[in-house]
Amino acid sequence: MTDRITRLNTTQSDFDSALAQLLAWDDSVDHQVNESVRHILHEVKTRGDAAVLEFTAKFDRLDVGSMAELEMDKSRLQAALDRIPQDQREGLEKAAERIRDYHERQNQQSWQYQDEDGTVLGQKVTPLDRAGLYVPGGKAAYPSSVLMNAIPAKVAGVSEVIMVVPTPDGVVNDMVLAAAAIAGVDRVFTIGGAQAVAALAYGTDTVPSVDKIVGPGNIFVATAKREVFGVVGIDMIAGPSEILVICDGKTDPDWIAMDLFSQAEHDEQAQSILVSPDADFLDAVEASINNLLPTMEREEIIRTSMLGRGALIQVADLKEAAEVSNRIAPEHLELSVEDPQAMLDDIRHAGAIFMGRHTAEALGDYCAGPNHVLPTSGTARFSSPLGVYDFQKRSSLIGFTAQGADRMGRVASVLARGEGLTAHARSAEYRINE
Ligand code: HSO
Ligand code: ZN
Repeated sequence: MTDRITRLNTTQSDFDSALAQLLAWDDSVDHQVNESVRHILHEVKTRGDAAVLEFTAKFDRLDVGSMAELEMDKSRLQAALDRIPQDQREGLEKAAERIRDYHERQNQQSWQYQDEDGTVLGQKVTPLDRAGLYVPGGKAAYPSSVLMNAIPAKVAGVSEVIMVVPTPDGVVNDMVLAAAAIAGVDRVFTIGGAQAVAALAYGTDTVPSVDKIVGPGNIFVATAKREVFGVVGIDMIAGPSEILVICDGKTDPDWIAMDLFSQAEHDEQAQSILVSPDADFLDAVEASINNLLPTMEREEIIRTSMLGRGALIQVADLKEAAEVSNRIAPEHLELSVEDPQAMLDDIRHAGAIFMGRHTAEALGDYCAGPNHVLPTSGTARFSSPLGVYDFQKRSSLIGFTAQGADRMGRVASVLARGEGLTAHARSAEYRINE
């Protein structure tokens, strides 16, 4: 690793390959992990609760006699809510209120219309019956993620949200439980890893099977989610956090450096990139990075991330900045410019767009209102933030009148005979008049 942050310029002849190298991300599958996840899934699928108890004793050193002891009832969630400091409680409540307000606007409506024959056509929206929410344990446990995953599910109308959270050595995170209480999570099991994903996917005597599993997790959880996809739905497999800042050079360099740090501190593999047409400004931000780094609690994680995967990219103008950003399709995009609205038309791919100098991405992580579960690793080219729509599905509605059945029956009959499917043809023809 070098000791200076990577500097690129779109004028350099090898810019394309340098950018590709910067974005390269090793997501190769680990066969050892695959093997052990498959084993765990098989055991839980065939032996249910007994296997979950064994794996929980082995991996979390939590040895209990029955699954009932691994369920936290609502009174324990409420107790955690009562126990946390007042400012944390108020923060969670305020964030929850804003996340709820925002997501309520995403609710989809069922609709119907009639064609000229009086035939009814439409779409009926139905929430999932049950959703499973995976919450990582230990230092990766984010109460904000509990809100971001559970609230959209509840707004969508999901009847039962089942949360799983590992508690290695029996250590529980009060703020996570408090967030679950605020978000209206229905049941909580203190289990984790591939065994928890398996329990949610296949169901056991104690843990009900769910229709979709959402939430982040380590490599074992991600691999297990991939494996059970098809039995249940899954949200996405999130990569390391990313931020791309486009700045016109007129924001305080310290602000920008800290915005870059805010995602870098998540993970050594996180990616923070600044794009600007102003070379002096890139220098100023580099100086801020060097000044501020020693003051950071997570200094080493940030340093590794910034030096390993971070970059300062010089472009000709803001138009070109938008082009570079579209090629990267970042999870978070900050438009730290005078007129962010004017840039919006040029931005095509980003999980969330933070507009203007006062909009720190960190606010979006907690309490702006939109979801912080966002597409990473360039997947914003084809996918969207987690939302209410991820917890709802659509059924098509079709209701022919006699007249419609006659007219469309003729069309269907011709097409069915063309496909050699006589039963289809005759089924339609029965309903043709004369
Ligand atoms: N930035 C993360 C979400 C998060 N940040 C949780 C703080 N807590 C998603 O990329
Ligand atoms: Zn974050």
